[in-house]
Amino acid sequence: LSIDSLRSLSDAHPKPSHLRFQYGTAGFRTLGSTLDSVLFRVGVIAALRSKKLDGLTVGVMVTASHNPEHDNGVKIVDPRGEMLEGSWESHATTLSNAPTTDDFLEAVDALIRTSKIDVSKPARVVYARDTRPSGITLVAALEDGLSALGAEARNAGVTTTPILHYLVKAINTKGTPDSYGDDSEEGYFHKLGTAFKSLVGGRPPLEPLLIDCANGVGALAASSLAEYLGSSLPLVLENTSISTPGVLNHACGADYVKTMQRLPPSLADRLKPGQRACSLDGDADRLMYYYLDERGTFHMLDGDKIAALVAAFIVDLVKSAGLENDIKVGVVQTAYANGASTRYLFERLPVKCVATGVKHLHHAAEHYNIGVYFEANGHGTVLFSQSTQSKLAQYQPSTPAQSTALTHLINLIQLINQTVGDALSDVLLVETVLAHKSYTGEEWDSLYVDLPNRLVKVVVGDRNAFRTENAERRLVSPPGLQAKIDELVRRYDGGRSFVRPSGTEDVVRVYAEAVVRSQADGASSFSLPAYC
Ligand code: NG1
Ligand code: ZN
Repeated sequence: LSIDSLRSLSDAHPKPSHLRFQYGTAGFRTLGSTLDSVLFRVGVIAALRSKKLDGLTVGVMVTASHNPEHDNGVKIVDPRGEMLEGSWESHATTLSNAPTTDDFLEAVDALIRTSKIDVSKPARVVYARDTRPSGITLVAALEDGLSALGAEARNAGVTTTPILHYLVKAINTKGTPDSYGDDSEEGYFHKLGTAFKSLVGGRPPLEPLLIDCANGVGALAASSLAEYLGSSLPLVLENTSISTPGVLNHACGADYVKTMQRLPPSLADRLKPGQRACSLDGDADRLMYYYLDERGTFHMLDGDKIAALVAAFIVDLVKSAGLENDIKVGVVQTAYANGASTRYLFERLPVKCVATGVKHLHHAAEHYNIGVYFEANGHGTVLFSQSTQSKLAQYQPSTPAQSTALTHLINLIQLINQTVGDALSDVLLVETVLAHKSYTGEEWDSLYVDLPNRLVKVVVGDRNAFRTENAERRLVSPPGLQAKIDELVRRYDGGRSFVRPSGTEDVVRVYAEAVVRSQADGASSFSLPAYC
């Protein structure tokens, strides 16, 4: 480790003195123009993380997902393709806030000593960025951090967050019996495309699916995917302007659809009644489906509807394969899941509620043999435990029907990106179920009827004054506020409401649902006490 080169490179990426950074649920995320020092330091941290793990490859993704174009961010991916381990999130926060180069070098030294990192070990890092213009210089800063530690760096270019996660896992399992697939984008598309074609083979051709690419990196990935899918699933791509300034996530994309609960205006004269359509977010890890009915009314099929569709399908397959006593399927949701979806799922399989944030959902899903998790906003996936995968590989079916169900389950393991929520893999998963069930969007939608709901942001003096318990469903502070919420909720039929501080924005979020639309609106518009 050359301290001199680390010092001079660090001097070239000074920390802005007035800013404090935090590695939150989505990594570092803020205005792109303020992140230069953070990216340099993340390069150093990612290299140290790899050294700590004996040179296994660590990933770095530069993206601000569904946030506005001027934002950017960065997150580190652990070798199994999963989110960075919790304790290292705090190391990242500490290192990113060291005021001067001397402080930074001292913090690096402390991390090496306390985490017992052997700096002579190799460091390997693969990185990528989304289409944000600020990503170009941020990646250059990241590369400086990596080269300061002599890391072996692989540039995966401009790609989606889930593809970067796939690459990390594929690189680390290369040449092993657990190989996740070829460690290239082609390997990813080939894996998904092949599994999809096996799953829908021999069925009537699917009607074209319209995909709103949010004018982001999903446009590139979806167009590659379309080639691999060929006629098995015709894709019509919309909002694909990745080089027009200002249009990323603007009045389009999964977050727009979920928060506005309406069709992106740009699709108004594109979408025919009854046609299936969906929106990706800016880094293609979230997915929202929707359709217009005969009267042109918009109907949204969000992450909860995807969870209901997929979980029920997998439960049926496990049963048809004759494995219902050996393989337990469960679902994980957050408090934002629509109450009607929770009821629908709970009648069929175990459901667990956890705190917001992908890592909580992911870890809870790992406790099931097959764990389905989706956030209402459309981020989610399905995890098959290692023992379940071996069980399926060795199982001897005793009837043709069992054999067919088994083959489908094995293909699903290939189809689903188990490292993280993946909008494109989830598209193929949804389309598989719709094809098998011969469901239209409308039939899927009728699995259950969403309770009307509202989600609003409230700017407060100090969001850290809001502390929660019971998977964020109740407030323990500020004192007295939960009692007020309880009292209000009691006034509404089937009412439910909760307040929690956001982990990604400086606001608190207020969620309310009720049986009647106007009541859900009423419950979300109560005013917070003055001292908040
Ligand atoms: P916060 O800001 O903590 O509510 C938001 C989303 C999460 C998750 C993270 C990470 C809602 C209500 N919250 O978290 O589900 O996606 O961003 O991007 O959608
Ligand atoms: Zn995203």
